[in-house]
Amino acid sequence: MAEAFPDIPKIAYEGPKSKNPLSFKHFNADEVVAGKKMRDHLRFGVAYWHTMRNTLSDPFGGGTAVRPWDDGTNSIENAQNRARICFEFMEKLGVDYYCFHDRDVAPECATLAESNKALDAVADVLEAEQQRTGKKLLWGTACLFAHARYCQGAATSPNAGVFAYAAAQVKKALEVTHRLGGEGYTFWGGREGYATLWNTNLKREMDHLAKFLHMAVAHKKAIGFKGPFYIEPKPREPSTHQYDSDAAACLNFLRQYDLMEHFKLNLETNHATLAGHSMRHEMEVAAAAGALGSIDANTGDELIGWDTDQFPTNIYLTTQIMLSLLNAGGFTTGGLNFDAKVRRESFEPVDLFHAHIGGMDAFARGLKIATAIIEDGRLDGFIKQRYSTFDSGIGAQIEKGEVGFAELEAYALKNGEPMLGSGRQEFLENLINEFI
Ligand code: XUL
Ligand code: CO
Repeated sequence: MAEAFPDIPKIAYEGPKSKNPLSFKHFNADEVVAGKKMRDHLRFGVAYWHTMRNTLSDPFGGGTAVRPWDDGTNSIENAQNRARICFEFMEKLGVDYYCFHDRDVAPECATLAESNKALDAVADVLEAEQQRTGKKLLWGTACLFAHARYCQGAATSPNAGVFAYAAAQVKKALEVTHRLGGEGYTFWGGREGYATLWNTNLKREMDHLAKFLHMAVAHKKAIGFKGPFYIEPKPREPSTHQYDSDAAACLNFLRQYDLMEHFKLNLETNHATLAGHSMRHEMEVAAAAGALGSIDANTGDELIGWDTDQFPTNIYLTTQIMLSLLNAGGFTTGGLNFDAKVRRESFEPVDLFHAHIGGMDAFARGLKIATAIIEDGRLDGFIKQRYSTFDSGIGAQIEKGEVGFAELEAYALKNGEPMLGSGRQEFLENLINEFI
């Protein structure tokens, strides 16, 4: 097989002074930061759907991507060839993981049985390539949103036949993920919501979604898949409202339907901003519930109101993400999956390298900066001090549940007006900028 990127060498760490665009300035895979190799903190993943399959079309025009290795057909041979090229890409880039949907790696055929066969045929190649290169599957998923049958939802479709088809697809995708040693499995319900409430029984749809996820848990146990399930929040697009709209809504749903122990969250930056939150907010909400699982690393555009899935290059953003992640104890099975696509104007194969290198370097810097902030201790010290009235006396009694309203009334009557300290937001913002 001819190489897909013959002119591109293996990307090496050359340090911050390098002027070579095809080198890392900050990501040095085996360098130890905060007690762990950078590659083990960051656990980067390539998103197959964007990097291998996105043609860079938009609602106003067709694809622009030049991908000389792809013959543009839906043949199994083309899909297998693409899979090999994905591994060539990962090897040159030095990314350890990848993620896929069933229908990115293999074609959807005329029948479910044929689609399953095609998926097996591509999984043969993925498995061989994983063995050859040591690259691993971060998570797999099923595409329950592209095909016309899912236009009214998959697990939340009003049609039971569609529910069954979706279940069959997840069953197979889960089995293939398990076969490939996937470390997790993701559910993103792009069509699990509604376009209008005039035709929607919201309660029934949410009950169905919960049933579907319980069936997935049962099947996971049946086949012995040990990795976590992730739910990926997103408020809308393509649906008008998605039931998994943000971290808090997902957690509420999981608790209501007794699914908490089986699921963590896969948080995506651009989805957070579409929900009207910062990524850090979503991460803190998930971490507080012990449900921070994995990250789809990308970013949106402040001036465009949809999911632009851009590569993350903003150091302030990556610092915040890494700070929340380190404070939550880091990844176990999760990673930083680049759910991001190059711009429509960046159509050459080399742009895929620039994009990933930029994202990896931005997160490497975020990791180093967040580590420095933690080691410095002033930020953490300030927050500890801010809550210190709860460390002893009446505050400690509140936290321990030793007092009620009557005791607190007596305390307030006796002690009068409490003394407040400043929140010092500007001081802290300046402090953070010392490190960036
Ligand atoms: C869509 C999205 C998906 C999920 C996987 O916005 O993020 O690609 O990550 O289905
Ligand atoms: Co995503």
